Amino acid sequence: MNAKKILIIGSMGQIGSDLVKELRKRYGTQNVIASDYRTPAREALEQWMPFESLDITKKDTIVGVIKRHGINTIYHMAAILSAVGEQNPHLAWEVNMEGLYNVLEVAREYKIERMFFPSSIAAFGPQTPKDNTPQDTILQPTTMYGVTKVTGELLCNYYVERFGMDIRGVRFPGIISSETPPGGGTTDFAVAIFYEAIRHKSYECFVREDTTLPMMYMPDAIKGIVDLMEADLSRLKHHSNFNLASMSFSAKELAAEIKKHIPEFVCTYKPDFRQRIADSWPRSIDDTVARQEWGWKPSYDIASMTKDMLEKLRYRHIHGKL
Ligand code: AKB
Repeated sequence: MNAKKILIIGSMGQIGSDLVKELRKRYGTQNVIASDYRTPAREALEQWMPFESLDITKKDTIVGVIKRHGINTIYHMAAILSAVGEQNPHLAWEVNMEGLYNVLEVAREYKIERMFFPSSIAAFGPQTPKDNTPQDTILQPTTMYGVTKVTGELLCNYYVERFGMDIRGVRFPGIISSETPPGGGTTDFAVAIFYEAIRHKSYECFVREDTTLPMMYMPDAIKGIVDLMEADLSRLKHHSNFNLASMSFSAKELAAEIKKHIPEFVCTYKPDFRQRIADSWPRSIDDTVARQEWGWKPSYDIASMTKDMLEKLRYRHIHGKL
């Protein structure tokens, strides 16, 4: 592979913003072009540079960036998540499917050497085995987001088989992080609960207390992306759809873990439309295949993740940045 010239699409999102930092550390700031459909605020622009405004629903804008920077590696992180996708299924299809198709076509035409595309536990549905969900199993999601993720996995695998491209991806669980809050997902409660615990010592959770979902702390998510993208291609039998697991817990168990650090913390539960989405997803995931094919191994559990999240958010709160 040539020296890396990387484009990150969706850089200002929850995962994208942490990924930009990590890849710039590894490959050099000038070799990692951040991009998003949003433009950073003027005072923050400097820290994002090199930055490009990019709308994935307009193929020409992707072509322009690829040509201008001689891009050979793409991380395509832009997506409409599950909750917003249910409120606006048309938008989810347009961004997640037409956007992905444009990115794949440009990647094919401009001979991109390697590409990352995140799938999600949303690819599974109510018929999927709920516990220790296997790698190869029933994929019949009941959300538009899930439909676009299954289709995205299939489309990426098609480009691998049909055009010999190198496209890699994982099915992410809910991601918990302290830098950029998620937007529009069902697992967002597992991030919001930390912010509200620090700010107000209380949180009204939008899923039932017994709602158990697979989750992952951001440092593990970033490690997963980096490790998969660095893995030897000849070892990979799967490509765009690796199951990835780290921890699973119920909303009540998370609240109890936070209470160990903030004894006054109170969590109440008022399920809304996102409950149905959460109920359609697995409780826990079997990631044996990722462990075997490229050595996946997460570091954080609920206790170490909670401690680290609260330390980071407390620090920002004290410095008036939360
Ligand atoms: C969502 O909740 O929509 C996402 C996901 C699990 O992919 N966080």
